[in-house]
Amino acid sequence: MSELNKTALKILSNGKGILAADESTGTMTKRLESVNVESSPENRLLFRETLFSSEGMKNCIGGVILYDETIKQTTKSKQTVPELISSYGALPGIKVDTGAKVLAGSTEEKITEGLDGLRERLKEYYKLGARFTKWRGVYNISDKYPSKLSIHSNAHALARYSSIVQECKMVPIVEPEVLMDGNHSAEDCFNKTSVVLKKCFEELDLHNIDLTGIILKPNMILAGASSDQKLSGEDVAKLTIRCLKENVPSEVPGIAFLSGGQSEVEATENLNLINKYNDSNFIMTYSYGRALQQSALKFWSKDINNIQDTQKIFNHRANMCTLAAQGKWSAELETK
Ligand code: 5MM
Repeated sequence: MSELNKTALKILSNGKGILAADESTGTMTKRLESVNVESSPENRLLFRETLFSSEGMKNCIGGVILYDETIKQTTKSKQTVPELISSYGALPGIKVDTGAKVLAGSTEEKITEGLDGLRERLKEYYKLGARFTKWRGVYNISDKYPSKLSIHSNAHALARYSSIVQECKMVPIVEPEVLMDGNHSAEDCFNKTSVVLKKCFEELDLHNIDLTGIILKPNMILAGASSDQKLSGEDVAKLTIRCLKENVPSEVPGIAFLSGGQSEVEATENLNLINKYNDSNFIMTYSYGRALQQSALKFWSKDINNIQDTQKIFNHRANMCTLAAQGKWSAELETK
């Protein structure tokens, strides 16, 4: 078993999942301002430190994805953020892309940037404690999108990123996110996600990536957010599993879904059903941002010094997601 494979399994095994706390300052500012909290470096740290020092970290969270600002911050107890996360038994990770920018040649689409100087930044992040990384490519669905150009260029960037990350002895999270925006059907999402995944693995292969040492972070197969199509959780689970079995090589140890705008309970219920029906060898768990943080953030914003009660809310969400990652969640547990 390679070291990278061990790292990936340490993050994903036993129902553990990933806390995606890697919002760039722009995104975090939107999140904080939506609940009327000033977006200062101190407040961004206070909220994140509150989550990272919750009891729920111990049994539920295998890895935390950080943003450049956070990985360099020091907590109240004078530990660095990576030290705090490690003391709760989780691995620190880091988002290394520099964001999705306009794709020249198809200007309504995006290409993720950040390859220049990546090797040097990775060496610094490794010294700061990071053991895994994240890069997100984004794809829109419409009658003409995602274009071949976006599918090809984002897959190429994800593979170039992955090879430099593995060279630096860290596990790359490969995140090709087919967005939920639009009125497309679940079948459309299935077909377009299939093409995107197929191309990503073609490029990963070309770049000699050790597939046992990556984590895939995909979207679930859902109908577009403004579509009228009513899909049951069972349909979501079955379509998602089929899409992954058909397009992801079996060497990949695990899949950690993004929540992509689903509500907290919806993302939990769908993950639970995916695990109930999972007949593949992939570990199927979560790498949620909004679906782990939303309620905690809302509560915390009312009194940013009420650490304990905010942590209770986060602990509950983390426990629910970890039960779902084992197919043991039920709706009644949400209210207990
Ligand atoms: C945590 O949010 C990340 C977005 O960061 P940017 O500020 O660069 O947009 C995002 O990549 C996130 O890690 C994944 O999309 C998963 O988050 P959700 O909220 O979709 O579960």
